[in-house]
Amino acid sequence: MRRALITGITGQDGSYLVEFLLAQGYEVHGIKRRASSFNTQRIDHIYQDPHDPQPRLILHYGDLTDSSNLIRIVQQVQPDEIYNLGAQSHVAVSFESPEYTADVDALGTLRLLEAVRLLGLQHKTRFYQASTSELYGLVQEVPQRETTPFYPRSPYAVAKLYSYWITVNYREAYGMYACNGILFNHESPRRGETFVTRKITRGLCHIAQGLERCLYLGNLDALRDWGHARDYVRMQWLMLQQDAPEDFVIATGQQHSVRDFVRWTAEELGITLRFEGQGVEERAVVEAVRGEKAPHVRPGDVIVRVDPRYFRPAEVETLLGDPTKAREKLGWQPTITARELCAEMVAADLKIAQRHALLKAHGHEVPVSAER
Ligand code: NDP
Ligand code: GDR
Repeated sequence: MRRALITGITGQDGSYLVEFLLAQGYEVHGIKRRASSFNTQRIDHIYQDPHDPQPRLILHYGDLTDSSNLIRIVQQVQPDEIYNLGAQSHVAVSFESPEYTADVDALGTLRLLEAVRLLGLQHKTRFYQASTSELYGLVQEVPQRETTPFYPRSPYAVAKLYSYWITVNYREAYGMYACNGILFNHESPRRGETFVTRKITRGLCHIAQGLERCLYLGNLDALRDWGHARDYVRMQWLMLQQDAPEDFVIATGQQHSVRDFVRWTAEELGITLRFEGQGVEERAVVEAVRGEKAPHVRPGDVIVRVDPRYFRPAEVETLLGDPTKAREKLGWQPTITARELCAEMVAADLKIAQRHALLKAHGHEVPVSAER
């Protein structure tokens, strides 16, 4: 049985990847961080009791900032494949915690590669690095492909640039099978609540159900190439199954604005929106409401406003990927469009909001997060 080790197994991608690898017959080991409350919600549905005779999903406490712990886990697991998905993955937060972001997102990758090398596993263990379209930052070419020069625009992207090159370096220096997936934005109902797509679907569902009044966003003009996480983890695995290691761009080749995503989400809820004003004064006003999904919304309501707090010190205005190499060499194609992705996310968030609205109607407290 092949054995995989996933860092970031409790995150969005980790949760889809572990489902995929278990279905392929792998024994999967994951590194989870110690937290003061449960942090395995995304993988609880596939949890396997360690008392089972032969569990195929095994979790280890660990952290990418702790090399002794990484060495111990890699030694114990002797993985055939490592997927390094663990990261402080929020671009805006990286401006607030730049050093920590560098420690985890740059040096964390080095620590893991070194663990493989020091343990003499460099010819056994294949290594996947979660690289990112943020490397292109201030874009030098449209669309962006594997050969497009990088120009990172945040502490997150700069840290990921180190990881990109150290992965290439270990491949060239030590003959490791190590590759970078340069993934463009990918989302799902399991997306973290503070990334823009999920913030929009969750926020507007809350408003539709009377749990909030207005959603505050930053740059509505930002353009992104959004795909579905389930499509993208399949590609992470495919990259490790080739004869020789290579780096690949994974994207849909389609681009949309944050404003488009707001409009689609509203449409899914039966709400027609009109955008008024410019810059920080821009707002989304309800024109009409049909159907049953948004009983608390009326024409004339302002349900989205711009809050400069969500602007970034340096913004990545536009990203558009060219997945030709992945299509031609790996036969990979995305199967879910951004519009379909949005519909799936709204359906999932509406169910949660409806449940919370019901609790509230019966006098129960509804959980409100302090995080935005
Ligand atoms: P998430 O933020 O959902 O998940 C990140 C994971 O990393 C979580 O499991 C988190 O643990 C873990 N983690 C954070 N800090 C540490 C640490 N110090 N040590 C060990 N683990 C840590 O990200 P995604 O699933 O969306 O992304 C996966 C990877 O792909 C990330 O590296 C991200 O930067 C990269 N990426 C993502 C893209 C996207 O659009 N989603 C696009 C391109 C790249 P916990 O649950 O405890 O917080
Ligand atoms: P990104 O994703 O920075 O591309 O990084 P995010 O969803 O955070 O932002 C996308 C764009 O939307 C704009 N935006 C807002 N973003 C957030 N989070 N909150 C807001 O209120 C808001 N309003 C507008 C942003 O300015 C930005 O332009 C994601 C992460 O998953 C990274 O880990 C990954 O590497 C890249 O995608 C590819």
